[in-house]
Parts: sequence; structure tokens; C-alpha cells
Amino acid sequence: MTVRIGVIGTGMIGRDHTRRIQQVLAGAEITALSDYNPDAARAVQADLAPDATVHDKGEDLIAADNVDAVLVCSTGSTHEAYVLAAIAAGKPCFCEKPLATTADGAKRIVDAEVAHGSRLVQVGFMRRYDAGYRMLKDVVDTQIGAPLMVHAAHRNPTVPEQYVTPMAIHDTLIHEIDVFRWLLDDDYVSAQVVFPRKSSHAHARVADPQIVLLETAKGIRIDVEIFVNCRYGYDIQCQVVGEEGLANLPEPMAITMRKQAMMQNTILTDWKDRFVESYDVELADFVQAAARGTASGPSSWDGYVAAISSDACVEAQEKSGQIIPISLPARPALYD
Ligand code: NAD
Ligand code: ISE
Repeated sequence: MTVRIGVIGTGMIGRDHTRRIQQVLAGAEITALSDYNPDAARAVQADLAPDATVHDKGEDLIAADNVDAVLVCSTGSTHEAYVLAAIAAGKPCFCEKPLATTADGAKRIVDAEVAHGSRLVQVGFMRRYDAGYRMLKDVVDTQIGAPLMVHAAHRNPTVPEQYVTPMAIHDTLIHEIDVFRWLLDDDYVSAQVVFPRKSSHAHARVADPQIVLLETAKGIRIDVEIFVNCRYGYDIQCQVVGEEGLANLPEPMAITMRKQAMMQNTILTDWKDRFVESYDVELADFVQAAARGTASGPSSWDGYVAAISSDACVEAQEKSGQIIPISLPARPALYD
């Protein structure tokens, strides 16, 4: 079966996911497109999916007969309404992060999916599909004994003027928030944020860098440096220290060059290149599950927990230095 997919939001990542479905993956085709800005949808149609229908409203795309499953790639604040509409239509839905911009919004999605009775939603936490993180998880599970600490960093070369301090959590740290729950099979119980000396490269409305300290239910301590004006490249670091040894996330493959008395490796600068294969694998997973009328991988529950944990981290930014508790409601059986 070829899964007929509609894409809502044809900006940067919506276009890239359309390219993936059309040119990289098997088993699916893009049959419908929608964007708040119709010119954006028409441009993607012209470049990548000439047979797709273009809909002024995302809700009309979800209801369309030529759409079996939906990719929600629009601005974060619009995700909740589209995901709820997809669940109401009984159509599998891949939603880019964040699942919703509030924990209450994410809870409404969990409640709707539980009422539906089976999984329909996959959240775009693609790091769980990254080969490096998968190798790291295998080593953490089998080789280094009980994990005790994680030291991590999420560095971007630069960010635009509209990137403000809370986005370091909602836009950036949210990937670490999700991937460490999965890596450690654990949940957070508290968060704290401290601000080092500010980089002179950071604009006025962003405190940069930041250090987020998370504690898990098993007592594991995690420190994450978020540094979004690091200048030199896009750099994701993760080291897990266990009772018997430690393990590092592998570096992306790169040529080591020796020249003029120097040894050099190139460093990526764009997050799209760093995780290009994991985006392919996550969408392949979505297509396979959607062909069976369901969803797998990161769930609405994971999106909800990420939203609760993110809110605590933003509160910890606002009350810098204070330890903010994180408590989660009971997990519905659908997500066991
Ligand atoms: P973007 O601004 O390039 O694209 C967003 C698109 O959504 C725009 O074309 C805009 O016109 C459209 N849009 C806005 N409101 C809409 C509405 N109500 N209905 C339909 N379309 C609407 O942004 P982007 O970088 O493509 O990010 C989109 C989403 O993907 C965000 O939630 C972002 O956090 C997420 N994202 C995830 C990753 C990842 O690594 N998983 C990377 C980048 C972005
Ligand atoms: C971006 O929004 C993403 O989601 C990327 O995956 C992330 O790593 C990057 O730093 C963010 O800006």
C-alpha cells in the first residue's frame, strides 16, 4: 500500500520532509499540501509534488479523501489544533516538535488519543532514530553499569533576533529533554538553570550560554550546556558516566586532514546535516506504522512529558538558581 500523506506547514522542515517522502523513502507519496501562506504550499507543489492538491485550510487537508496520514510541520503554536483534528478523523499524524506549546495542550492530545483507543500520533523527536544515539543507548544498557551522570552540550553557531531566552528550552533543549528520558529509561524530578557570563555575541533578548541541571527519579544528574552563539559550528555532545565506565556520543563522520603542520576535522554548521539520516529513519517508521493505521516511536505521552519538563525548565530560568520540582501524572496504559 502507498500511504497518501498531506503536509501542513511547508516552511523549512515541511519542505524537507516532503522531499524525503517524494525522493528518498518508499511506501508513501505526498498527495496534499497546506500552508497559512498559500504561496509557500504552491512553491513546494511546483518543486516537489506536482500532483498534490493544495488546501487553504489545514483542517480541509486533514478531511480530504486523498489523505491517509498527516505531517504537521507548521509553526509550533498551531500544532495542537491540527493534531486533535487528525485524531478526530482517525488518521495517523506525525507532529513536529513541540507537540503543543503548553502542557495543558499536550494533555488534551493525550486524552483524545486515549479516548480513540489506539496510537495515532508520532512526535518528531528524531534523535531517538539517530545511529549514534542508538549505539550509545546500547552501550549504556549493557556495558557501563548503572548510569550516574550525563554531561551534554547543544551548541548552535548563531540564532536570529527573534530567538529569546525561553526558546533555549522550548526550541533547543527539548531534544535533550526527550532523548535523555529514552536513553536512561527514566523521568525528571527537578530542574535548575544557571547563567554563566554572557557571550558578547548574544543579542539583547537572549541569555547565552545557559546551563540546565536535571535530576532523574533514579538520582542521575544531568548537566546540559546550551550555547546558541558558539560561532564555530553545530555541536551536539553527550557523555554518560556509569559505575563501570563512560560512553560518549560518536562524532559525525568527518575526514581528518593533515596539512601545513596542522591536523584538522571539519565541524558541521547546520542541524539539518547533523541529523539528516535520523529524519529519514523517523519518517520511514511513521510511514510503516501509518500503513497499518497506527503510529509508533515517540508518542503523545512523550510530547506531554517534554512539555511538562520544559515548563519547569523555563520556570527555573525565571528563578535562576532555584531547584524547581517536576512531577508527572500517571501514564495511561496506552503508552506502556
Ligand atoms: P518555518 O517558519 O520555516 O515554517 C513554518 C511554516 O508554517 C510556514 O510556512 C508558515 O507559513 C506555516 N504556518 C504558520 N501558521 C500556520 C497555520 N496556522 N497553518 C498552516 N501553516 C502555518 O518553520 P520550520 O523551521 O519549518 O519549523 C516548523 C516546525 O518544525 C516548528 O514547530 C519547529 O520547532 C519544528 N522543527 C523541528 C526540527 C527538528 O529537528 N525536529 C527542526 C526545525 C524545526
Ligand atoms: C532546531 O529548532 C531544531 O529543532 C534542531 O533539531 C535543533 O537541534 C536546533 O538547534 C534547533 O534550532
